[in-house]
Amino acid sequence: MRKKILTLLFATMAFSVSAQQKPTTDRPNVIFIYADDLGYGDLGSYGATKIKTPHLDRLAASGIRFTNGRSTSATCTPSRYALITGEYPWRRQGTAILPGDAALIIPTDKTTLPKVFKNAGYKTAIVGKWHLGLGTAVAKNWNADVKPGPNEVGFDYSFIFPATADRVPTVFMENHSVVGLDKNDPIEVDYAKKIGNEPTGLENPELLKMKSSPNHGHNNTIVNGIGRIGFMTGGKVTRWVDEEVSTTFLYKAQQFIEENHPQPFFLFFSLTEPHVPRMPATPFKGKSGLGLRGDAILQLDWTVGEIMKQLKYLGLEENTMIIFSSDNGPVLDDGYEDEAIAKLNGHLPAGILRGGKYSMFEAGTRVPFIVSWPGKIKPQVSDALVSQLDFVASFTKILQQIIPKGDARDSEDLSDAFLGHSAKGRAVFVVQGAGLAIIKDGWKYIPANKGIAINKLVNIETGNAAEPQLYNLKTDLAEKNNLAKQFPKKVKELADLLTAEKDK
Ligand code: NG6
Ligand code: CA
Repeated sequence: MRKKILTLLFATMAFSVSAQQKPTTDRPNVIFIYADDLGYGDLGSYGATKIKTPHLDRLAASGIRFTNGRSTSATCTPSRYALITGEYPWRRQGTAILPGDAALIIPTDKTTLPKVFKNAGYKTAIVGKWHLGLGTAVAKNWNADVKPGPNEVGFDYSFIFPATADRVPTVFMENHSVVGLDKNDPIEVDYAKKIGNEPTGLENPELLKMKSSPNHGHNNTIVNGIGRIGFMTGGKVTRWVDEEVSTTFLYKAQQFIEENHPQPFFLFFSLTEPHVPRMPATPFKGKSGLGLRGDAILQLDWTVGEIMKQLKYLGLEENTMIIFSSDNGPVLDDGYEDEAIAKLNGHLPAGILRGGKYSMFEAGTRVPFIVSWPGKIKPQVSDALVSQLDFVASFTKILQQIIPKGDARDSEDLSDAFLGHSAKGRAVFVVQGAGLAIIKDGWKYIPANKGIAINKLVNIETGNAAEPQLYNLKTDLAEKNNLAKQFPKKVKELADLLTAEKDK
């Protein structure tokens, strides 16, 4: 009898130890999940009703749901530049959307977000989309080691694709080399002229499984039945299959977590959804009823759920901070005829916001922004103005590191806002879309300029206008009432402030 009780007791103890969460410390694991082109209105937790995102909604409900969280820019490369360096991208030439063969644009001798973690003893990794250039020049040999890249910027481990899903080379890279290189079929890439003799979308549209939209120009080399931007030859067996891209990234991310979790880790999990070409895994195709863009969002949501499930299984849930956001706002037709518009069914990717990807209006940079750390952060909604630009300084503070003078110069320590201790965010923020705009204390000013008012290719308002624009975001989030004429002093104040920010 006694033996039986003891056995039972040991069994119970063993169970409670394995099911026990590792204690919460001040050095949580951090997973930053970055969606690509996800809009402010694309998640249930941000008001979507036509699409279901239960995993991300659960994440939002478990932590801080920011209503005024931002990327710095309305496109990918500059937002990512700011995220990694803590510097406004417009301070530096060459930070606009990069071709797939661009050289690395992140300085390797300066503070970066992954280096902040690395210096604090974390294991660091990026899995997913990169789009910040590789190597020292455009001309490079893709069949040998390509560097510098993510590893030189501070990631101990990297598993990426070089640019975007619609740009060649359509290959994965693990650390410095292309995965699955075939010596007998070397890869070559060119953005200036056609190389090799493979079919292109322009010459052989009958080979496409998804047509390119007219005038967008996604009609160079065809890979997996999809016309790409840029020309590529070779590497036939090396190329990815679009339907497998996301699950491949998930697998690699989970492998990194599995292998590194005994020590603190920082994982930048940089997903491609719902960027074009939208080609989700088979189980998600047709599931949203909103076409492939909706299906891609379902896959994104599921992927986040899988990561959450793994953390729970490993007992890491309490002591892992998951941050979720998007690199810019939404776009429907960004280059392919995938029925994103036809099947919208009343869904509002930008919610009530004006504009979208490429725009200075709110939908360009105000994006879903969630910070969850179950062991430390209480569920709440925060209206603090926070940006991805601020992670460098904030994690420097949280991890008690030091930033050398001059590095990460635009990054602000908003650790109190990110940890849910304060509702105070930035006072001033410069927004980059077609041009620059500035926000201060809820007022937004867009300088007069001669640029086009509507980006016709994607049918999105750029924010450009011949007259200065002033909006009170506190009462007019949809930027409907231009108050510039009514408040000339405010206009002058913000115009001067923008000039001062630029000259800083
Ligand atoms: C644009 C592409 C668009 C997309 C974007 C990058 C054209 C006409 N459009 O230049 O399809 O690839 O670049 O998106 O080429 S981002 O989210 O990575 O910034
Ligand atoms: Ca993007």
